[in-house]
Amino acid sequence: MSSKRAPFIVIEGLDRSGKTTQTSLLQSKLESAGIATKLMKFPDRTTTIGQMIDSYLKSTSELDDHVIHLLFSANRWELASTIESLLNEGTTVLCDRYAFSGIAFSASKIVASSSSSADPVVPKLPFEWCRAPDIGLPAPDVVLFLDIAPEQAKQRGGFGEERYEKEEMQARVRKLFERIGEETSSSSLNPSPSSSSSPTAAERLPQDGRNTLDWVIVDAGKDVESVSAELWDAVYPLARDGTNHPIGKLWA
Ligand code: FDM
Repeated sequence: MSSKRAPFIVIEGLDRSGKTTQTSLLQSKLESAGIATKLMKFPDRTTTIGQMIDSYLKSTSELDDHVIHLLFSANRWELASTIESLLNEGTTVLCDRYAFSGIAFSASKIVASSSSSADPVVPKLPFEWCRAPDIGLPAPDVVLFLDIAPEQAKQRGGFGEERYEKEEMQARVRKLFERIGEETSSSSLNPSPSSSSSPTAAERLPQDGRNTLDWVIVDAGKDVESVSAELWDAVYPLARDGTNHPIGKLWA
């Protein structure tokens, strides 16, 4: 891969979509195929900022909604140059959640009085405000979105203990992910909207060095092996061959 770099692959999805299982399966498959891979996860709870996020998610601390949103973004920025170095060294970066979760979760917070009445739902933080701090981060080459209905996700054992793991919130998060997928696919970062039935990410990449981002929707309601096979088909050619494209800047 002399003049090429490795790809940046992000996996996004709702809680209980099987994201963690699928991310580690994909990592094992890539490594078995001889592809150097670094698994990353956001929030990265090991840094000082990550520890603040961790205690907020476990409800052992309270933070203003703006503050926690900016901390999630800062947590990505503190690892941005590491991601770029890994890609340039030829290590595929496989990342469990990224800026798309940042927008979807923060923008799904609503003003309390609007949650249980017939009033219109009022977001606490505007969508564009939520997107702004992540503009310019290293852009993934492909986002694999594990899609599952919140009711089906709940049947998999219910949501856990953390702050955002509630069915109503997950339903709003899913809608926001849908919007982000549509807007990201139709933005200048990605001229060709994609779905899992389209050609693989590698096949869609244009050859002119243009900045691209593929948003691939995967039905996470299927069994583990089928989902894993679909993810593999979507990323293997890209991970095997690398890419000539410079690392993009998200939404820049
Ligand atoms: N989350 C995650 C956010 O609210 N913003 C972000 O930027 C990111 C990366 O944190 F509920 C939320 C999503 C989830 C919680 O994620 C912790 P994990 O994947 O369960 O650790």
